[in-house]
Amino acid sequence: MKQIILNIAKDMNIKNIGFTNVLNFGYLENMLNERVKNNYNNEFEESDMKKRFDVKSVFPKCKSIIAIGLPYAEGFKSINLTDKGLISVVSYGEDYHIKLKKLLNDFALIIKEHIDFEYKICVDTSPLIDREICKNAGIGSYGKNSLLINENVGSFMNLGYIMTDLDIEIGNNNFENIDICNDCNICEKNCPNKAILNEGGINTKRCVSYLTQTKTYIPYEYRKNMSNQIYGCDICQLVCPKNKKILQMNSENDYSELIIDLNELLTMTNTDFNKKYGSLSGSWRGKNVWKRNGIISIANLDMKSMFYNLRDELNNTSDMIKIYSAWSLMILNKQKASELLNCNIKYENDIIKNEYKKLLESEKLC
Ligand code: B12
Ligand code: SF4
Ligand code: SF4
Repeated sequence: MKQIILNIAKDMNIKNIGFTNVLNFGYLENMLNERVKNNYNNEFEESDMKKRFDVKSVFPKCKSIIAIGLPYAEGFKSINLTDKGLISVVSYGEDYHIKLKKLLNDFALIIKEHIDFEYKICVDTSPLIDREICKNAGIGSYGKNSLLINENVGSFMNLGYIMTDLDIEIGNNNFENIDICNDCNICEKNCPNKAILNEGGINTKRCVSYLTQTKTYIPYEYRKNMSNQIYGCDICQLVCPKNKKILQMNSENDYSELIIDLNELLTMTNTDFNKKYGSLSGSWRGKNVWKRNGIISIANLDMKSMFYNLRDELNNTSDMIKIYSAWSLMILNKQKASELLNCNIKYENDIIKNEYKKLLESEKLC
């Protein structure tokens, strides 16, 4: 059975494939509880641990899982910009959720021509821990940056899997965490917000990728490190020696799609946004979160010419846009911005009033 599946994968040019029948991750309980205790977890993770651990809570008939890693970022080079925003390379091209699900679905349908079985496909959005499933299937090992790294293609891989009701002969299950980093700590040294923890894992609340996606309040001291990122962060992967090969590959991809015009982002309607960026995986949080990140980027890039554009945003109907515009204005020109905030404060609701007060009284804004 396994050989039939492997042969089909070969025909479909699926290279990073593995199998696991480990269907419960109760053994991770202490580690996960420790993360919660330390506040290293975040609102994008399932909070019900039982759902996280038990594959059968997602697909009750599950007996084995076929996992794959789909590489991306071939030939990508770092892009340094002085007046534009940037989205992460994981968001390049067709949304990976759609691309990978389609690939897995085609794969399952071809397998079904040979073997009768039931299945369920998951890519990213299930409560399960994708990396643990794929690690157990032998797709890769954890790096210090907490990404799953494959010895051949590195960590620029999206992960997906087919849960099946098949008794596939698995062989060796890859339980042990293999240390593939040895004494390297390049990612830890380069992480802009010091999110990578020496003891393993990351403090997700500090991770720039998280900060670009959350709608919770971002502390002043984290904003500078968000640089001009509009969605995601690639730094710990770009600096990783395990990714040299994929980044040096020849590729026809036009990565200029990842560059974002900040002026345009400020003035876009939701309809414009959905038309231009809606098909990208990174657009899932919607226009206002991107716009907030654009406003932070304008301050970080010191784009003084955008001062008056941001001033207009103090009249935005969204509290979020107002409070980040006020911060950005204070960074660009403290004196002029203070005058504006002092003038506007009496017309604002309590949330904005408190934020303006804090900004006007704070010695340190980043
Ligand atoms: C929530 C989430 C995030 C959060 C939190 C990430 C995190 N590290 O916890 C944020 C928004 C920060 C994020 C960012 C990114 N994400 Co994300 N994310 C997820 C999601 C939905 C859940 C992750 C999760 O459960 N985290 C909780 C921890 C416990 O699980 P884990 O991160 O898998 O951690 C494993 C190991 O790192 C290790 N570990 C973690 N902490 C500790 C602590 C100790 C002490 C030890 C020993 C080990 C250890 O054990 C864990 C599993 O057992 C998954 C999809 C899914 N359903 O699994 C995608 C996923 C992890 N993300 C993915 C990607 C691509 C990214 C980004 C690269 C996107 C970007 N360019 O910005 C960054 C990478 C940031 C990073 N360094 O991890 C891929 C990872 C692919 C890969 N090769 O590893 C996934 C699997 C989506 C997918 N199916 O392709 N993400
Ligand atoms: S994605 Fe960026 S902020 Fe997050 S751990 Fe990696 S380098 Fe640090
Ligand atoms: S940069 Fe070094 S320490 Fe970090 S994941 Fe890559 S090999 Fe491991």
